[in-house]
Amino acid sequence: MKIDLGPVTRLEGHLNVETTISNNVVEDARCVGDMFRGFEIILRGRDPLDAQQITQRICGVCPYAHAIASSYAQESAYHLKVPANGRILHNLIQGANHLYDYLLHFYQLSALDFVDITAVLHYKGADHDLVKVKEWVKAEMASGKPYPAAPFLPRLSGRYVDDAEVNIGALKHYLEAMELQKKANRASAIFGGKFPHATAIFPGGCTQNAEIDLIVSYQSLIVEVRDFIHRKYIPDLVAVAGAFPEYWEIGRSKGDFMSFGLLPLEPGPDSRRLFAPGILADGKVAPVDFSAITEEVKYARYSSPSGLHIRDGELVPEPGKASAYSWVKAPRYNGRMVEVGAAARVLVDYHQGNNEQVKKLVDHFAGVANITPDMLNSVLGRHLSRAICAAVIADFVLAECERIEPGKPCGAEIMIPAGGEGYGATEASRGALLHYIRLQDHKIEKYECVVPTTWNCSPRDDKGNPGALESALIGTRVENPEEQIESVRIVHSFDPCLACAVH
Ligand code: NFE
Repeated sequence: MKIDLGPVTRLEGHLNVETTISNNVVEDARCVGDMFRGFEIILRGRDPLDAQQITQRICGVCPYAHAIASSYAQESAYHLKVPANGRILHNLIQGANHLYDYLLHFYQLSALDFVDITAVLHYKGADHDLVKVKEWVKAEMASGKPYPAAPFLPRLSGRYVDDAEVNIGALKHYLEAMELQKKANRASAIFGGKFPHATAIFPGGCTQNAEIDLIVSYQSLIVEVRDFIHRKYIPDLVAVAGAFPEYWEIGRSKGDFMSFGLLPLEPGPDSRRLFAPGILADGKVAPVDFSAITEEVKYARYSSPSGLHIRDGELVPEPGKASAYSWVKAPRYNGRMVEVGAAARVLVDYHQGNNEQVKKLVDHFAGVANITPDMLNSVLGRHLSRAICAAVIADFVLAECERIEPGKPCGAEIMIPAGGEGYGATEASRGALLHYIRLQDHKIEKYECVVPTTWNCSPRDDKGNPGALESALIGTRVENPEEQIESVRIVHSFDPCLACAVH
């Protein structure tokens, strides 16, 4: 039986997942990215300083990650001397954006896969917001509309949390989380400019200076976000995990893990990072080598040659290509499939013992859930990894504020050379993000982006091997093949963003 799950994300749509079900098991899964964009073509021949602006428009959720990756690539191509404050402001902007994104993902994009929203209909308390939601859901359901109470309903059939206190608490925090996301975005905007288009992020730092009053405003917003992470987000996640322990085993991808490392501790591309970079394969971590990355297109709608290194990457669309089923390319590392994202970020760091706080949190929650760290490769593992990242990043950006030297430069002197090239690698919330720039006559000759969801939602590679999400779906047992709440929970745990993936 063939079933399409699309549209399957609550964010940046266009992802379809085609499944083939046999005896209630997902026998095959194909990730289908159904649109073409072409940012790499748009950038050709432009002023290089357009790049960190234009690439932000790849996505309305992770624009800052693109601006930062682009800035790093340009810093390297221009051999910029980045001042300490420049590095810190980049970190403050990007760190706050991660915090926004983790709250968005857990509450708005995933929680309703587990939490029973209809519990609000039996709510007897006096909380003003919850009473309002209860009345609104009741009125919607009585309205005769074809889809009442969206985005809460309709929903897939399956088991949901049955503890009323957990359900009502999560709903309350669903509403509060939107306020906290605003605060995280406001914190980024203090130095970067209004979300989702940060005009102040530049190679080498920021056009906004770091004044004491701005630093204090940033800190006060992040303190509130950090408080929410510890008092509400993590407890809600632990409650959901307690109700669905089988999801520590469901949704395991079958490849390696890769992280480019997040939030440098010193200026420069080789600095140690808060989360360390690396490739985790067979329990061992190796350094990342960008020259090992290729993009395969046998099953993607491009006529350009397959398996090109990103320095030589090409983008020639072929909408009618017979063998293809997606506009997403298939990036591979030394020909191997990798998963990227929060679980990769945490596992790659944990296995190197880079960050003590990461190690402590992983060991603590593994103990609470009675799992081994490698079980972060699962639906719940991806959710827990985001929460761990959130706790670590919130502490880090607050500590970074103390290291700013007000009055000192926050940006570099930029001289664009006639030629040169540079890579810029970071971790967007959804995983490893790489930008590559090459200059000719002071203009962009070539620009390539290799993006987290391109890795995770890739179609088959030239050898026919599935991408990370496809591999995590294949073999999954589903109660109701027509609806497949189990598959949808797996897809959501990767938090796919197709706008980014096709870019
Ligand atoms: Ni459009 Fe993005 C993140 C990037 S995902 S959300 O995070 O880069 O491919």
